[in-house]
Amino acid sequence: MADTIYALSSGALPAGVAVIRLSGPDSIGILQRLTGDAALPPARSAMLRSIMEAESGQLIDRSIIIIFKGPHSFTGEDSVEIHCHGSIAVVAAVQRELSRAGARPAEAGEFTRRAFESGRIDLTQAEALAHLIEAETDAQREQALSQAGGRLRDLADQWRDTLINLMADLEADLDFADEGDVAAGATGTIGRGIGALADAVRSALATAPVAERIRQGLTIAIVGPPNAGKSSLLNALARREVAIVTPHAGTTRDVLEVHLNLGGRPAVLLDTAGLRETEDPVEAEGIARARARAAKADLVLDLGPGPKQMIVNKIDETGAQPGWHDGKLHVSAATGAGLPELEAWLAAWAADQIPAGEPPVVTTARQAHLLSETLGYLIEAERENDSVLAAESLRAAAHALGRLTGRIDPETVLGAIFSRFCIGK
Ligand SMILES: Nc1nc2c(ncn2[C@@H]2O[C@H](COP(=O)(O)OP(=O)(O)OP(=O)(O)O)[C@@H](O)[C@H]2O)c(=O)[nH]1
Ligand SMILES: [Mg+2]
Repeated sequence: MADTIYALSSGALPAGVAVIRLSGPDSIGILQRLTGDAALPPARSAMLRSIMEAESGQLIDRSIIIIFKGPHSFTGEDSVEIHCHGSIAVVAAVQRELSRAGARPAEAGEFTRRAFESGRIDLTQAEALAHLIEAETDAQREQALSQAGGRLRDLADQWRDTLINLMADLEADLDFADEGDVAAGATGTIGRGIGALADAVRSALATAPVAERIRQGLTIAIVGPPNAGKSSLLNALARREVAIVTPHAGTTRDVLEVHLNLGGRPAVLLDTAGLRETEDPVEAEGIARARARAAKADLVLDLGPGPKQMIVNKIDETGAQPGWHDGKLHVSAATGAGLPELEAWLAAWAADQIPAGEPPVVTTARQAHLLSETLGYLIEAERENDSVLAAESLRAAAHALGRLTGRIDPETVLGAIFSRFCIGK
């Protein structure tokens, strides 16, 4: 029998309320030990109960209790939520009592793992839940939410059904070819079916680069000569003093990163060492890093007073008008002039990079890898003239899809074959 596990599922203490989650076959029995003789609330009803130390009968807290009976719970098991007062002492005392009553602290991700093992969610949804919790921007939240809702799982299930049917057709071709009554000359149809499936997988895979941009954030590097005001601009856009700013040329050495929310789209803004010839080995290393990061960035903001820079800083000193003119954006990191124009321009650029609409389907490197593998086998099967080898490739494709969702089930292939053909003669 599985252990009954518990964990603090809400955030850092102290807080107004803390939620302790309990899951496993003994959840309700353990809860009863903490609430004494009081009647437990019916499933899915929130009720206030006294939580007591079982041995002394001493009151620990008055908490809201919610019971979820399996399989109608996140994990699929009997589960309990204890919404107690969010102090360090209350949470510690409740957890101590849960341990005394026979539960154990959950390991990282164990609730989600149980949800997967009980078949409540597949692997792609488990991945999405992790992303949903990490989401910092609307774009990230929407992508994670769509995936957590089972978008890729549904597609993968649908593709797997198609594959199983195609395999059944091929097997029938093989087994009954000489009997002349089943699917004679079906290879053309099967070939077209494989081609259509390959196209569907290919178009899902095409969404992966945008998903990656949404998850990691667009990278924007600020570069330019020393003292241009790069660090000042980073601080102004981040609205906090992240980077050291001094009148000394060559202040910044390491690459600094801050996360920005550009109209709901995530970005990582990089501050870099000022570019110039230098004898100083430390500064030279900083400049080498600056060049390397700028080369990989999605966008480079070239800052400075010079003629080749796209953003002109320190207009408070020159008296130039803020905003776009003469093909350049004029700003003052010191006074903030021109920064709304810069932010609007960045948001428009981000919207171009991460278009609105349906969130991407393929959201992790693991998913992209397995779908590329699936596609590879489909292409192999499509090109194969030998039915036995084609069936082998389709089996490999189905296996890769099974690994995508985390459920591999070769029995279903047999089931589909027997259910579709009248073998009884
Ligand atoms: N007047 C004025 N001074 C500015 C402005 N932006 C930055 N400065 C000043 O210019 C100097 C250099 O600013 P930093 O932000 O450190 O410049 P940097 O490009 O990061 O310099 P390095 O890290 O050395 O490459 C500091 O004294 C800032 O206060 C501005 O818009 N107006
Ligand atoms: Mg700097």
